Amino acid sequence: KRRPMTHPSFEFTHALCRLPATSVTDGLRASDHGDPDPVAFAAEHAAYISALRGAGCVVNVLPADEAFPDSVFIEDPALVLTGTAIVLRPGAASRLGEAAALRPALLENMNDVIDLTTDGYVDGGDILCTDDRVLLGLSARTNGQGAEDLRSIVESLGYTLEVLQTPPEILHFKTESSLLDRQTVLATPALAGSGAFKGLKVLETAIGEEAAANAIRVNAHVFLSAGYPKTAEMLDGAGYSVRILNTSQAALVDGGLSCMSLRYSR
Ligand code: CIR
Repeated sequence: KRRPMTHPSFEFTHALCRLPATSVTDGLRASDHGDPDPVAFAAEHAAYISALRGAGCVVNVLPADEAFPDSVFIEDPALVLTGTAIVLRPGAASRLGEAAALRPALLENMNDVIDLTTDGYVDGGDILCTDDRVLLGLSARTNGQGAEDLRSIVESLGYTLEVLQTPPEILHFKTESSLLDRQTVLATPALAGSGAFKGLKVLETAIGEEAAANAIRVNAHVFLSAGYPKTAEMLDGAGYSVRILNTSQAALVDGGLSCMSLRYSR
């Protein structure tokens, strides 16, 4: 067995992103608040990439893949642990093919590539990693068979897998949670109260600001979506260096900050 990474799980040298397709207007969404505007989405995405670079990541940007409207959400078809990419099986029918489409770029950019071996489903948005634990939320996109398939791979890389439940009505486990540092997560009060984060300290999003929970810690900074001032102030008060990014276009198709990059070290 390999050992888990010795550096904190929020320190990244690299990130892999995919440009939003103009077909993102056909992206999946739980409720319709209008289509994203491809031009505005591209600008929002460019600012996101700049922020990753500003935080110290080398960002490789893949071309848009028009065949897959949701392919800008590159976190869902793969998980990267210790520089090894695990090709996942996204649970939405229109997104399953994103995994095979991403595989060549993973082979090029990662140290190693491992595939799930059964026909279970796992979306990367349901996975929160700490230094030595992989927390996986079962959801409409991630099932028990996917979880068990992932378990053997994750354990072979020196991590433990904990299978939890994503609250009903919530797209992904990480829609409601994110890692802030080695022992702290940011989560909605509902997910915090579910007992998912044993052994970790939990900071809760402010009431009415639940959508702020999909943040990302990247090296020195915590990226937070714009529009959640109380949560931003709370994080600032707790000593985090908060960077605010606009995610209004991504939000129209249920996307947020974590989904738009695969962050890793090599
Ligand atoms: C979907 O429903 O799959 C996309 N429209 C949004 C995916 C967001 N990904 C994530 O939260 N990890």
